[in-house]
Amino acid sequence: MTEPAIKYRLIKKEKHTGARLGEIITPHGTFPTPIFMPVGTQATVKAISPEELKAMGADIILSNTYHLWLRPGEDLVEEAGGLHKFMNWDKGILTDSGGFQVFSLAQMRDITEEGVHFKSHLSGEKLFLSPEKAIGIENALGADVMMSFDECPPFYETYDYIQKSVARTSRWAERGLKAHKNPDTQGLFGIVQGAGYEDLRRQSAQDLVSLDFPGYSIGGLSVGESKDEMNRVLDFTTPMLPENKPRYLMGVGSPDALIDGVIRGVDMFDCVLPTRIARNGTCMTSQGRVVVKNAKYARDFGPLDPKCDCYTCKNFSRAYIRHLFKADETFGLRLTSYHNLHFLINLMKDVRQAIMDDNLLEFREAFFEEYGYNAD
Ligand code: PRF
Ligand code: ZN
Repeated sequence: MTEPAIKYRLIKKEKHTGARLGEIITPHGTFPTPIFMPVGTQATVKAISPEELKAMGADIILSNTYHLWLRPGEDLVEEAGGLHKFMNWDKGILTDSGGFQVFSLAQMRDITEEGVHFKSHLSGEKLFLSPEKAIGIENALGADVMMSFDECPPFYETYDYIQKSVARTSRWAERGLKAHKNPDTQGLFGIVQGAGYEDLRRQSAQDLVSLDFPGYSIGGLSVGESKDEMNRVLDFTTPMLPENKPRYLMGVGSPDALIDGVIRGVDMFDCVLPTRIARNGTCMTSQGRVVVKNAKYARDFGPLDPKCDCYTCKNFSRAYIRHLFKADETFGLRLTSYHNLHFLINLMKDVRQAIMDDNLLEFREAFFEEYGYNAD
């Protein structure tokens, strides 16, 4: 075994919470944690160029095995020289395994020990994905961080079902690890499942930790359960994971969930939320959500967020952005997408500073005083 592709360095623990300041060392750079990763499902962060991502401070983005496998196909991406080269992004990339996408997008799923049979959401064609196949695709794509092929069951499934599912996800993780061809250039993470059952989360974590992955994801959350439920699960799950490895909470990206996740010891997050809501004109600002299409902004010549120094906020008004949305001009959604991503990346920068200063709880209070806790 050579040096692992992904390493984590714990720099400092916050005094009053479980928050950690650290860094992740990858073949495409070293990134500070906690970190938010913009989502680029189809080898592009929707409406945003790689140059713009760099300008806003993005260090690592997420892409999807499932989508790129279906279109354009991993062989084509490999022929182009890998995903970094194909999309002209030379910083970090993480690929999700397709496990979650199969369960959320595909129709007519049939889960067996071997893998999952399902129908393509694009063509209706019958497809099959297994741990070996998913890892093979992720190897061809060449991301710095890869995810194991897992099952993400509904949160409110029976104990009996989740127990069987967790055991299968552990067997799939082991098969994926065996199939992984590039451990010295790509780090494969295990994904802890177990829904809301503490002993099943423990079983899942123990199984995966015994396989010694370079990092661990927490899956099966933010799938419709309440925030309190998610926090309850995080409270007991992060302590089950080794201190010297990064922890990634999958699919979480509302400001409140990011801060509450960090407090519970999470290091990495991703979510389509900032870019998805941006495309219908909803912006995250220091004063809470601003729906810029609303009539009340027609003559508002101030910035989206007076506390933001992003390209959008430095140069354009709410009135102008509202006009672009009303006129169906695509520049409007580019401006809001840029701002929302900048907002979360900057929020994580502030969170890291608060960990450094040991005042994360005060930071949380002050943030929600202005933002409002129940808004996402
Ligand atoms: N597993 C995988 N990807 C995911 C999830 C999961 O459980 C989630 C759950 N929020 C988002 N993305 N492989
Ligand atoms: Zn801004």
